[in-house]
Amino acid sequence: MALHHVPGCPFVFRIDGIVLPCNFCFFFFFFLVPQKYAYPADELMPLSCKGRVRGLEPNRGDIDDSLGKFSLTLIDTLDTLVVLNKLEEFEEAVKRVTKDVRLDNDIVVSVFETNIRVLGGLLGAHVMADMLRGQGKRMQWYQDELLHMAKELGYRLLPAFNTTSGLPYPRVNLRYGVLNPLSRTGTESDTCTACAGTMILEFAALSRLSGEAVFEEHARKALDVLWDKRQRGSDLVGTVINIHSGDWVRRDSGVGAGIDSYYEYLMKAYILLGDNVYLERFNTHYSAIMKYISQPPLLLSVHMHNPTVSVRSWMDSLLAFFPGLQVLRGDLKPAIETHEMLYQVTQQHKFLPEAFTTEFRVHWGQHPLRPEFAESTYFLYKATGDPYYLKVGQSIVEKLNAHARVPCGFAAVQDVRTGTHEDRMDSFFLAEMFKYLYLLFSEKSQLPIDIDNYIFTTEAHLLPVSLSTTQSPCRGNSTPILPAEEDIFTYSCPSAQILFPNNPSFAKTIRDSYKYLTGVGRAPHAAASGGQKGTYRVKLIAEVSQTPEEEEVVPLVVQLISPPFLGRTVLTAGPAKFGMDLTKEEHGPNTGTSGRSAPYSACGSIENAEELHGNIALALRGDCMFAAKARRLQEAGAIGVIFIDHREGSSSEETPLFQMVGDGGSTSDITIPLVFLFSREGDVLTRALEEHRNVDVLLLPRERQMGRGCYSMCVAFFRETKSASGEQGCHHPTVAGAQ
Ligand code: DMJ
Repeated sequence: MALHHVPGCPFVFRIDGIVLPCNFCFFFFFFLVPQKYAYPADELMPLSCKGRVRGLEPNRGDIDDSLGKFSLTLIDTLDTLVVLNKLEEFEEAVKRVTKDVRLDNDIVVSVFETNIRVLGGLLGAHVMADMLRGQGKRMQWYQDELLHMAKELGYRLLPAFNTTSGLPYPRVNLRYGVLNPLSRTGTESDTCTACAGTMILEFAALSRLSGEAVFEEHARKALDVLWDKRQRGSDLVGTVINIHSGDWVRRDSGVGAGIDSYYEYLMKAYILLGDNVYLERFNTHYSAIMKYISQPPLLLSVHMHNPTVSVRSWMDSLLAFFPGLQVLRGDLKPAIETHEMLYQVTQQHKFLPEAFTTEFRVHWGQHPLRPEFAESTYFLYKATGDPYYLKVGQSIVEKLNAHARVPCGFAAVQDVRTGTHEDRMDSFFLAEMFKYLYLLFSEKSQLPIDIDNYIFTTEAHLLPVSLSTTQSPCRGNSTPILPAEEDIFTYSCPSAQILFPNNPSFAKTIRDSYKYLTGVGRAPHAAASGGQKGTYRVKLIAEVSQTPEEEEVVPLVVQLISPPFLGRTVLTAGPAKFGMDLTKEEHGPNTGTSGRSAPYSACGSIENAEELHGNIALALRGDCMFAAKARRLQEAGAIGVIFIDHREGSSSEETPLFQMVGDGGSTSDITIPLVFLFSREGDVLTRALEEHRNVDVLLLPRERQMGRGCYSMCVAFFRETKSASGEQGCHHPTVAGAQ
């Protein structure tokens, strides 16, 4: 493998064939632009080539709550300068900030945004300044000015926590706090979960660096409240909570907008602070997310009290951070799957739209240059070393240059469908997007810091993991912990070697199962094959999960009835919306001897039709539609099909059942019964087949599964009926079970 230096660029490419346009170098140029056109304003207006000053521009509502007249973009970008090795520029910028920035403006700001962008920015920059000072060459004049500013800002945010519950108000007046008559805030009763639950990294770092416990105590208390208010049945949280009563105001639960960084901060608080309480909580939530919300490649939103009900048919772009968090958790497979889906959405629409449907259509077309997808790409590259993720990064850079770059910076996209621009460049573009892309393409040895010694806050500010060994100024947490389901990564670090032994191309193998989700990149003839013209894009995803909100999935079972199982082995199965309706009494349980189809996917012509004739066929999910498989197997003479999930390790205990749906056309020709087993249940059946060659099974609704008393009678009846008349199976459980 050859390393290529690009003249004038600080980047080294790791593999042959990947050549980033040198346009990427312009990133650095544009980094200086906000200072030229906008300083000391909070943000650059890249179309007008001037600074955005709150009050001087038309009010944009909540978005403007990030702007506190404190040179937001410069503070948010300080530690990016160090990552870029622009140490002279960093030193100058720190001087500017310490000289010019005031934190006591009479202005109402968002507590969440000010914490992650400004407090986080000051702390990240202080850590860098302290490190450079310690090296003895630069920053020798520095006397912890940034830390003093951080402490001042921390005290200005603290009044927000003055509620009976301990959950913070969403806004605070930097000069007058919350309840002061001059504050013009304090009337709010709600906040978002992420808003209340994304304080601990910055506040704990501030406490540990300053020695003042009050910050960490307040952030921890807010987390305790959220944990206490989780829905005990599902272990999920809602999106909006009442800050006084702690009652949920919005009970939809996902991993994107409104909740995202709450989960992120539980995991990262454990990494930064070394406190098991956070890890235990994270693990409990994570199991719930993987059970109800993650349906790879999708991340759905569900009702926290009734989590098998999905509440909307679209996803928001903020959830794109989640694969990165899954990498930290060591759960690479779903991370790869979801990231691949997101990549395909960006290929189809150039950028991730703010919201897109589960069929990957634009729901809300805005793209404010959010960094979450680049963030996940960086973490996946770090974890897998797969050059594929460099190519993904390259495509992000190219699209930014082609569709967002304007003479005075990078402009948010108003609608990905039209490509129109907005006069807006949020500070997270330089703080996060820029940093993650730079890190993706840089060698560890080129960086002025050992990046592995730091944790990224949600705004990508760098806090040293060594803080975990700094004495906590807080009392220990006494919140009782519920035991979480454990797996090998519950308490250990992720390792691709353990996850995917002897399989260096594991990431590709996983991605290949999710190719062409959006139809982009697929050869045109492929979409047309099998008479599915023009509907391919919708259909592929339609197979994954499209259970309408109100529609209940009736659980079925596959019950193994021949000796030695005699009905004791019962596997939970999902139904299909087509084929025989097993829930109808008149069909009775459907019986047959099962055997694997060849090919196992049943996507080509069936080679073992003779063997399958009169039997129930087993077919692996993937490669073609359920309906196509069923049709082919029915033609081959199978009397039913058991589909088995191709996602290793999936099980009905962890994943809600869903209904298989047809191919968009008529499926009335398919009349045999069809059921779906997740792979763990499928393994039980295939092992049984390996050991016993023929295994008689019943396919029937769970509520009608055979009771213990009826097995031998049912089997006898089954065998008699089968040999006498060629008919298959018991006609009705009660007949077979008649005592
Ligand atoms: C950033 O400010 C942070 O990452 C935050 O947690 C949510 N997302 C924005 C950028 O999209």
